[in-house]
Amino acid sequence: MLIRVTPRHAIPSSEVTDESVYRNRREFLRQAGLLGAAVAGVGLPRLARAMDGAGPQGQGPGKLGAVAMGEDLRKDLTDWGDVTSYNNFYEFGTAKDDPAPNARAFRVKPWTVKVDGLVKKPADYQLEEFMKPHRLEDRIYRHRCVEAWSMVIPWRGFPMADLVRRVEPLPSAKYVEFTTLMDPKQMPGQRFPVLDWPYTEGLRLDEAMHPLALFVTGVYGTDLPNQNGAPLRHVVPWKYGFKGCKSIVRIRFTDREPATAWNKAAAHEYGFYANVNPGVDHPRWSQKRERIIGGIRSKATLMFNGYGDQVASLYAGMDLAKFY
Ligand SMILES: Nc1nc2c(c(=O)[nH]1)N[C@H]1C(S)=C(S)[C@@H](COP(=O)(O)O)O[C@H]1N2
Ligand SMILES: [Mo]
Repeated sequence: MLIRVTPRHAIPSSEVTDESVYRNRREFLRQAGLLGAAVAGVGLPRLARAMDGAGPQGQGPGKLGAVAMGEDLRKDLTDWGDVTSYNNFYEFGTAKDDPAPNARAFRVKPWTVKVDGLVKKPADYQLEEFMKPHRLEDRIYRHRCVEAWSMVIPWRGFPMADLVRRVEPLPSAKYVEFTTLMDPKQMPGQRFPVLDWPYTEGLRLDEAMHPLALFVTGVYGTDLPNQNGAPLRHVVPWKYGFKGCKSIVRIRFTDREPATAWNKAAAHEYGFYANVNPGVDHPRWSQKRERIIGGIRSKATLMFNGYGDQVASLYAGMDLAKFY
């Protein structure tokens, strides 16, 4: 997406070709003590790198049985190796192959999730209590990054609406804000002003209540690898990937549109809505087509990432070029 080298100076980094980005990344790795590991990875063949990204403790995929939604996408599933080694998780580095090795030692137990703001039942949950009432299901979703690449991923999670009902938002609540853990000791990327840490994202309450919106704890029938946002993230499949906040520690209900990390970094590039829309280009990446990760051909991007039948009514009457 982009790196802020010095505050207020943003430069592109999608495929990390720009010389200053390259130098910035080396500096990042050097200071984080990670350069040796990263350099060792450069130039390794694809297969070796996929294995390197196999996840913590050599984790591999579980068994994917019946899926509750998205069975038609099963034939298009992105390989486990790509799902777990080609990641955006800037807390662990800005290159796609940084998060898998750099998040290996990340501790996700114990984990606390705060629910606060305009709700009847605010709480500090241990993750186990947070999860307890909810039934997990596997759903295969399209995953579209604003950098114009895409995957098809079998998430494991539960509808966000179930949690929203459980904590009982007040009538004044109109939005939900999500916050990623802030822990520069464990998350070396947070030692650099790439984004205004901690990462935050937000949804309108009706978006959060939509049956497609999920809290996710697993992928491919197993627990989330750290680089994919363990132990808890959210996924909103009709929006660009950056709307899905990883490693969530706080869920806050509010009456005002939450500030989001990417919007703060570059407001003209990353709006609050971030609905997948082939008709509205990002200043640096056309949104008309998408590169399929692990695939040979690209494909045309669909409005709302192909979920228009289900979500278009949320935006009836809105100018989606203005509310991008
Ligand atoms: N905390 C946090 N969440 C994040 C990001 C990040 O850098 N930090 N990157 C976002 C982007 S741009 C994308 S495309 C998805 C990538 O999720 P994946 O690595 O599981 O494919 O995570 C999103 N959530
Ligand atoms: Mo993304």
